[in-house]
Amino acid sequence: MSTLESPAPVREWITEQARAGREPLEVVAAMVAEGWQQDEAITVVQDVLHGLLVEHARANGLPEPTPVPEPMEAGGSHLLDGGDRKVPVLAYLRHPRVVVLGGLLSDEECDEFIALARTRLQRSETFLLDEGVSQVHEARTSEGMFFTRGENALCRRLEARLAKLCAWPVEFGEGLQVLRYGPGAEYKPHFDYFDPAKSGTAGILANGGQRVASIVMYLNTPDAGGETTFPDAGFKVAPVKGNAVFFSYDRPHPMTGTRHGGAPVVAGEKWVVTKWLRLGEFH
Ligand SMILES: O=C(O)CCC(=O)C(=O)O
Repeated sequence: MSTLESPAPVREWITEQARAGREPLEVVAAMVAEGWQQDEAITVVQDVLHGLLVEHARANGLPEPTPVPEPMEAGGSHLLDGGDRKVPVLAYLRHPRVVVLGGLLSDEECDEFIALARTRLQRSETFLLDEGVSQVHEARTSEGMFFTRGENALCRRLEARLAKLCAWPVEFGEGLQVLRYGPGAEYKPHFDYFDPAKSGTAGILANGGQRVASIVMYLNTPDAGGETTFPDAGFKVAPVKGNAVFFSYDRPHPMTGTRHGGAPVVAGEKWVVTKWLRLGEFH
């Protein structure tokens, strides 16, 4: 066999292919044609490409990429395994990394979340990283509440389903948050990661590290408005009861394209339950 036999030349060869603009899957196919097992070829290509991205980030003063939850395998099934429930993929984008999911929650689960949260709602706050405090802010006009992780059977069931779907440990997730938006309420576009340049960020990261993914799950279908918007991608997700939008961000930087918001509710109300996943164990 050729140059692909020993690791160092293989890695150099993959690097050359990447620099020449060859698609990763083409590189894998070429390796398979040389006798590599598909899974081993993918592992090596992934590893080399990750190394190149880290080098590039360092050279350009950008944060380095981290692993992220990945509900969909490249070329895999469009019916994802949520353990107790199969979850269909309705749409996905590569950049930003967004996956729209159908029927992640049953109608009964949605109604139960609303019933459990309703009496505990308070005006939502926004964490001001410069000041290190959480405050009511005009950019966020919803009401909300947090469950602690594993607080009740419903939370435990959904947390286990999300952990299975995303192949990300339950312990790396924050408690579920329920939000209610009345008519006209919105959440203006923002990023969910904590900006490393802000003074309050280090304290937040001490518990669980950075956020790396968000899952916004719709508990009802508003009469009009209330889409989850990704303005930099010109992409909007319709809030439909039981459906969800997953998005991941491999570094705390706008280059992830994950600026998103909740558009104003035009008629009716909008309820969501949101899960944020961290890079490490969250207490
Ligand atoms: O309500 C939505 O559609 C988006 C919610 C959101 O942006 C968030 O909770 O970070």
